[in-house]
Amino acid sequence: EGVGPQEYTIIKMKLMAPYPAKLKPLEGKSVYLVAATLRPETMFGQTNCWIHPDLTYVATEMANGEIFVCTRRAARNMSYQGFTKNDGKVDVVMELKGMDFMGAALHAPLTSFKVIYTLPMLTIKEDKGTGVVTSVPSDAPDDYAALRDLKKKQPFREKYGIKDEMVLPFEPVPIIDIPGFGNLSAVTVCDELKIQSQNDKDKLTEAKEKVYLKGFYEGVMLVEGFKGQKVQDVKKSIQKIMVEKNEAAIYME
Ligand code: A2H
Repeated sequence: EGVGPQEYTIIKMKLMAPYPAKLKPLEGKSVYLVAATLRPETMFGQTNCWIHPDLTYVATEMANGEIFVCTRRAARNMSYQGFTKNDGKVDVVMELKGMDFMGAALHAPLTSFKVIYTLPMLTIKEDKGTGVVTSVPSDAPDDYAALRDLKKKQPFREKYGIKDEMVLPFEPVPIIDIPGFGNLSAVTVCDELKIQSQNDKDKLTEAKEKVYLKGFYEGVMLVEGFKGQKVQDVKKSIQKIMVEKNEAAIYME
């Protein structure tokens, strides 16, 4: 993408017991799916976590004993950014496919939902971020389109072993108002452009161009504690709140 390195916020989504079968040996340890986001201020609106069913992930041990689940590529990058005991050394505990933890229950920071689930997104790129994406369908057109695909298509849920209760109760949450797009900007723009599915690549690119810059410069927070403040003024402080609670970390690539 751009020239220099990009700063992401790593959002730590805690795996809840009982762990999926393949991860049972790790029960008792703190295991986090780690999602890379550019929008820490939207974490109030998380409804689920996206993973790619066929992608290879690794569970690796961090310096503090926590286990992070992400792509091997991201784990290697983290090992050069002070996350691991030894610089440049990745301690792989096990290798996993996305399907091994599809439908897993998670606890994520700031969202109003007590539990959210890992769900399949087929457009996740292996070579960006951590391969784990947090889903904010109110403000991210990709997330809204993918969540709607799962809601509309029972066979799609069934194919990946997703139960109705992991998807159907989760609706986009109004967290940011963008003048001209209202308080669910991703929903508005997906409707306006008549986006049919997560595979509507060109239209989704157009949707993102329409809302992102405007959201950054003109978006106003709606959530308790930040009501009326501009997105660009709270982004850093919301990131800091999560980092200080050990619910997030800064990651560059
Ligand atoms: B963002 P950039 Cl609310 N594959 O987080 C596909 N998409 C990925 C990814 C991967 N491997 N890793 C991260 N992403 C998504 C929140 C969000 C994001 C909102 C609005 C816009 C937005 C909630 N999803 O991204 O190409 C993640 O989604 C705008 C592009 O590095 C991450 O931030 O610029 C963003 O893409 C990083 O994309």
